[in-house]
Amino acid sequence: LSILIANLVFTAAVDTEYCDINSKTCDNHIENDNDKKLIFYDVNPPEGFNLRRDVYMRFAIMLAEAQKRRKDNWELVLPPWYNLFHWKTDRRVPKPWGQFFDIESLKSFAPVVELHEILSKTKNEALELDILFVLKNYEDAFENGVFEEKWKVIGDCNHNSKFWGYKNITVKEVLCVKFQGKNSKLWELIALHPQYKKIMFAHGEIPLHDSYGTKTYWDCRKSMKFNEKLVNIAEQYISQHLKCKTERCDTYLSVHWRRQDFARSRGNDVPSISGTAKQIRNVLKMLPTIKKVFIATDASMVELNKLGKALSNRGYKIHFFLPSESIIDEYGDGGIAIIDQIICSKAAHFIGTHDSTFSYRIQEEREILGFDSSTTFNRLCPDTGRCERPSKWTIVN
Ligand code: GFB
Repeated sequence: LSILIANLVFTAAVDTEYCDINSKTCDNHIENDNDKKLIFYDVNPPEGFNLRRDVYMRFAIMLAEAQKRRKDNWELVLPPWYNLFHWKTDRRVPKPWGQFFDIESLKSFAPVVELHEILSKTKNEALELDILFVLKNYEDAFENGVFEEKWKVIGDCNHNSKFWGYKNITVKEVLCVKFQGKNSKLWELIALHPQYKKIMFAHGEIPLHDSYGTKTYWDCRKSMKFNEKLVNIAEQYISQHLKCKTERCDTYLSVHWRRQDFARSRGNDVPSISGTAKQIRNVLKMLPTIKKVFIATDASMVELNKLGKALSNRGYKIHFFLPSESIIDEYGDGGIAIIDQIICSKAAHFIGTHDSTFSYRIQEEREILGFDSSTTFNRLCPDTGRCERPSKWTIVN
């Protein structure tokens, strides 16, 4: 290993033995089931659900593009949802992606596989990965004043990954690597060990999108359909409480009102409760036929009641999704978050929270549904001070 490290240069070259993405020789690669190669990844533990969805897209696009260009059968292993900081229900039970998303739809875009599918095919459900690359940021992204795509192996390192709570997953070798660049640059690290078939990246949030905002990005995003049962629960709620049975509704306004850590530490970006009510009333004045307001939030019931009171004074009624015990048991906090997102995405008009990835994912969903962007890219402003309009990341079909 020390020889290998000594041989590595700051910006490494691709191993020529490896199937280069532009090389025709890749076409000779034989495909069969035993030949399957797996890419695993994980994300910095404190990161939330909706940033993780974006990290998935970066890897899914990397794999889908590689699949198009060569007949190498790498598959992306979907990292179970485990121990998410914001989730209080069943936090330490790893949850498969199928609980939240339509796996067949994900597979229609990229070669993905659930971890439990892999484990069920192994002896005693034990799995040994060949290598874990622990990605780290460079201290200065703009060394000598320029942002350069590069990586550098630092050496062996300790990594106490719990592998999503599975004690029967182990790894032969762990390497720490400074990395800066797009996801596709990870192929260079993969190429260091052409014989390895199970490669994992920790801190998968460090590599950047290869094609943010492009048609490929949106094709991938469109494939992230939700689990049908969650869609049905959301649609039933909309039909019953918000009186709409169509894909796009004109009966209600929706707001993603992010509180908790945002209310505690982002006072300059988010409004007070009375400030929130005032802004919602101002928008409703411009939508005279709408009297119903759906609030998706992580606020406490006390905060929500205060907001409801401030709005009902003016004849508006707030609605929020209160899950039954069985929905909580079956889908947990992630499922409830998705139900809230679906209901927000179908509203006549949406107001989000500045800098919240939860709001961003709703905006994307509305772009896919075909709403006018003026009804989507709106935000709650702080009570005082500057309030920049959100960037419009519109769909490319
Ligand atoms: O998805 P998320 O990471 O987006 O939000 P941000 C964190 C979690 O909060 C979600 C809950 O997974 C939900 O469990 N949550 C937030 C909600 N809003 C709602 C809501 O309207 N309805 C429901 N049901 N649940 C990030 C954080 O949050 O912000 C990072 O994850 C960091 O750790 C960053 O703090 C600044 O982007 O809003």
